[in-house]
Amino acid sequence: MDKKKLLGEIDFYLVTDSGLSKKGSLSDVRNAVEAGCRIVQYREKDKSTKEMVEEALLIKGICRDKAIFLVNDRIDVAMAVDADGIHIGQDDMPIQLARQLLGSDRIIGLTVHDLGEALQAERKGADYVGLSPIFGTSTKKDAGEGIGPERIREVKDALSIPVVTIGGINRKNCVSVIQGGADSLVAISAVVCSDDVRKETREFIDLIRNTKRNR
Ligand code: TZP
Ligand code: MG
Repeated sequence: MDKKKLLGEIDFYLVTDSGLSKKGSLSDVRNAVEAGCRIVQYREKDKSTKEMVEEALLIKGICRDKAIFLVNDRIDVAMAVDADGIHIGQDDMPIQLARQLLGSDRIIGLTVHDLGEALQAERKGADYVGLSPIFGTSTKKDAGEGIGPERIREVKDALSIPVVTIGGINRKNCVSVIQGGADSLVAISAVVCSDDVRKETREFIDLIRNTKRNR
């Protein structure tokens, strides 16, 4: 299974958050993948490395050939469990070094905040960018002010890699994000805080696909 190829087909992107989740990250991943989600990022800030490795292996087992499985920040955990790749931020491991460690087959996503960072990310070998934050959010305390969905287009038009969007996205504003040019979107609280993650994911996927069809 060529996971890099699957990157061209992503729509709803699940990022785990065990602090916000009602039923836990494993349950959220299972439900989201069952609903058709094709990319999962294991983002865990509060667990030990041992716990993370154990949980990451279980998540990898759920994703198998159905969804891309990435680990946030922790390149050691990603390598230990043979994940499909990592997602890193501007202050994490420099992308060229991450690429040296992971090799060319693995996926590296990089968070960017504007067009300049996005162009640099592509030049340095990112496989996709995560443009952040589109709207204000309290899920990530230091995310900063939302840039607005109208700023997506300039990034999308300048890049040939997928543009994922994140930050304050919910079912009411997600159409504006996709119409704005995003290939994919992350909605953490809107999904993991819901009682029915599977149904919520399905509704996001349907909205994203319908909007893409009509844009
Ligand atoms: N990175 C930028 S904003 C954010 C992260 C991890 C949090 C997004 O969470 P929500 O609940 O979808 O606003
Ligand atoms: Mg980070």
